[in-house]
Amino acid sequence: MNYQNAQFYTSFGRLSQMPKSDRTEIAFAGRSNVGKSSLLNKILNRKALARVSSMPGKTVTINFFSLENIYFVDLPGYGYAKVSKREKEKWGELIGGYLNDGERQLELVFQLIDIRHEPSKEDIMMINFLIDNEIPFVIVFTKADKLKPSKREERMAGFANEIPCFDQITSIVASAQTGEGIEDIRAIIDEVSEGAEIYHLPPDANDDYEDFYDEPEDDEEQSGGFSGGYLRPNTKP
Ligand SMILES: Nc1nc2c(ncn2[C@@H]2O[C@H](COP(=O)(O)OP(=O)(O)O)[C@@H](O)[C@H]2O)c(=O)[nH]1
Ligand SMILES: [Mg+2]
Repeated sequence: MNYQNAQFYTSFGRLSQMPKSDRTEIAFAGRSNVGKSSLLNKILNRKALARVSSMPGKTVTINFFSLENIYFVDLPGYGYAKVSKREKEKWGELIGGYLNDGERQLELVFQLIDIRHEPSKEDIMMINFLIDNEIPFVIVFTKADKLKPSKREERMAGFANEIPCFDQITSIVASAQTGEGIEDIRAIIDEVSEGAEIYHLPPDANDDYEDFYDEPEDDEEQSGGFSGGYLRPNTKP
């Protein structure tokens, strides 16, 4: 793909405004502040196509950018504590409605995780959701420039235990600052835009997922809005 020609396509905050799917979509998911907008801008060679915000979690919208035969979908971040219950519900409805829309040609999700920290409960829920719903995905560890090599090794060893099915998941270490990993991400986008189906996990990949997931109490305060209902991972029969 020619990564010079990306354009803003549309933005919506309600499912009723969600555009009909007429292209392959590649979505970007992750916590607020994980570096989603920065990464998208870097991949798409634009300084401020996806806005980089110092006020995470402010607006709950899904933004589409178009490039050749692909829509890049910037999903609203989760895990930002200072949002109202209403906003969290809205987040759950919107992101859940998008991901559960069987009509869409969602061919890949880049799931972003800050390389410096253990994945949050919401990150793990998100990954379980992707696995259980057989949505192909790749994990991108962001902000790699912020870690020394020894710390990086340490975190990568940690992720192998913290992330379900880690040995079956493709992951990329990236930095929007140094550009590390960006060409690898573009190579994956190119493959997917050409119709390759290589990032699917087998349907039974997550059979041992209970080891990784604590069922939340119904009244437990969720920090990320997964309480909206849609994104609760499937419980095993
Ligand atoms: N050092 C460093 N900072 C980054 C990187 N990516 C994002 N940031 C910073 O992290 C903050 C949040 O980034 P943003 O892209 O808005 O995150 P989003 O909320 O996930 O879209 C901003 O201050 C960015 O400048 C990175 O790769 N390296
Ligand atoms: Mg952003």
